[in-house]
Amino acid sequence: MKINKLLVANRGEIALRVMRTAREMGIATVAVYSEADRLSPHVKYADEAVCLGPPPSNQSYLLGDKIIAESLRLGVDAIHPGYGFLSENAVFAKAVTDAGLIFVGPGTHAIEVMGSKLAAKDAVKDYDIPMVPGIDRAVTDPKEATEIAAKIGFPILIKASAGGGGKGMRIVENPDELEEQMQRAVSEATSAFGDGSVFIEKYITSPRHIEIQVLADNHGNVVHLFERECSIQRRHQKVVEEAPSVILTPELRARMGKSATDVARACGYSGAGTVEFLVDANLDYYFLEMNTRLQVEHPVTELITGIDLVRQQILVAENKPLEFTQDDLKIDGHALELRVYAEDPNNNFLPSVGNLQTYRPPRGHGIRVDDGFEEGMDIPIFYDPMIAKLVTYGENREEAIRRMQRAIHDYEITGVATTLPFGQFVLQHEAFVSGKFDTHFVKKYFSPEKNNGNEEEAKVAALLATQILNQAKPMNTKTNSSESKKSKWKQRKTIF
Ligand code: MV4
Repeated sequence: MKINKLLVANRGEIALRVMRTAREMGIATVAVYSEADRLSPHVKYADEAVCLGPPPSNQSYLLGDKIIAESLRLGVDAIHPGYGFLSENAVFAKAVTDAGLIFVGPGTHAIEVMGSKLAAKDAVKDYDIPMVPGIDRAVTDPKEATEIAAKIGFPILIKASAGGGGKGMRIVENPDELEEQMQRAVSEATSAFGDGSVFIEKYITSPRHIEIQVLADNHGNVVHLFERECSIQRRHQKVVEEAPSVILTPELRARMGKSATDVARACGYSGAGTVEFLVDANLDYYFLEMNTRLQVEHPVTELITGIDLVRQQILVAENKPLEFTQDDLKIDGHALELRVYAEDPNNNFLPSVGNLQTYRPPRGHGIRVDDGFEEGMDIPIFYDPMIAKLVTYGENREEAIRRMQRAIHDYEITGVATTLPFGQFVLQHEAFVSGKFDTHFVKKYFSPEKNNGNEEEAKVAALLATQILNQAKPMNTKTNSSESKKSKWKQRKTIF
């Protein structure tokens, strides 16, 4: 089942990311592109490239049948879908395998089950996985909903079974609003997903969003690669991710890791996947859903574990076993990722498409930039406006934060507005630096005025953050014994 030629059904940074590992594994690569991406680095990097059609995704990157036909024509063995586009489309995954090609990802069954929140809840019910208090079937009758809500206790959250990224979610604070909100949720879900099924959960008011990376092979091995803290987000779009999370103890990490691998087992998972949890102020955690793809923020996990996740995806797709066991895995150091978008933080994060007049990413020890653009290129309006993922690594969180602050400072982009200043705001904020934040961080603290340095509160927060950083004891350094002096100089595993 050796893969000799891989088509990457994606664009930009993730297409490049996948092709780099393929090259290291001696696998030939085929890029696909739209007319807007003709000159993109991912097209130049690939051994071969195929134009799929005009810029809009539904005339190019979403043309599954055309991608499969081109794969067959070019003697491709396997298709890697990246994230977004066709990556969690069970119909596409099945069509790929039906064509005799390898889909680098889980089987159709796992994609289907995890594509439905209600099916996912049902699949894991025989395992001892903590779930948010609520109902595990679709409700349509407002009377029934009122009874359920009374039992759960307000506030409650109405969720669409087919929903994702916060779409079709409604918070209900009291019984009077329930009927109206339910009708809205059902009609929203029907028009957005063609499936009006909704269910009810207790609303966890100030959670942290923590996800666990898992890997499973086709020989019964399932491991987890620890957590990523993803609470810093804006309107369900992640802004900063990090690994490990400051709030997890080794004991909680082990329990969540076990739950995550159980979720993978429950759906017969294969390949790389991510299990999402909410963690409340009491450090109780709840399974939310599983993402059956390689995630945008996978690099932070790669940096703290030293594992190339794309390599493992490809090995699993070749039916080979994982190259390590759970006991081989440990967390080494700390990693942060900032998503750099062509959006204007001073103008309600409106996409700022245009020409990358200057584009100079930061360099140096502990910095990884996964990007898909070059200086002089236009950023197309047709796709996600992410320019790059800026990732920093340090021996501990303080070092990773300082390095990120430096890297943001060094990043030179002109021609488009970017979220780099917004990133600096987050990285300098006392709540972020101290680790005391939840999913409401951006809503709670950010406004453009605060980011422009003319607001006293922001200055105070930044000053506090600097003080915390300056007082911080390096977490990984022993404080007494001669070993601490030695360890300062000892050769560390090379990560970069
Ligand atoms: C929740 C929740 C609170 N309570 N479920 C948002 C996206 C979807 N994956 C699940 N989401 C949430 N589900 C219960 N029962 C709060 C959120 C939520 C959220 C979750 C993760 C990251 C950011 C978020 C922002 C707002 C709401």
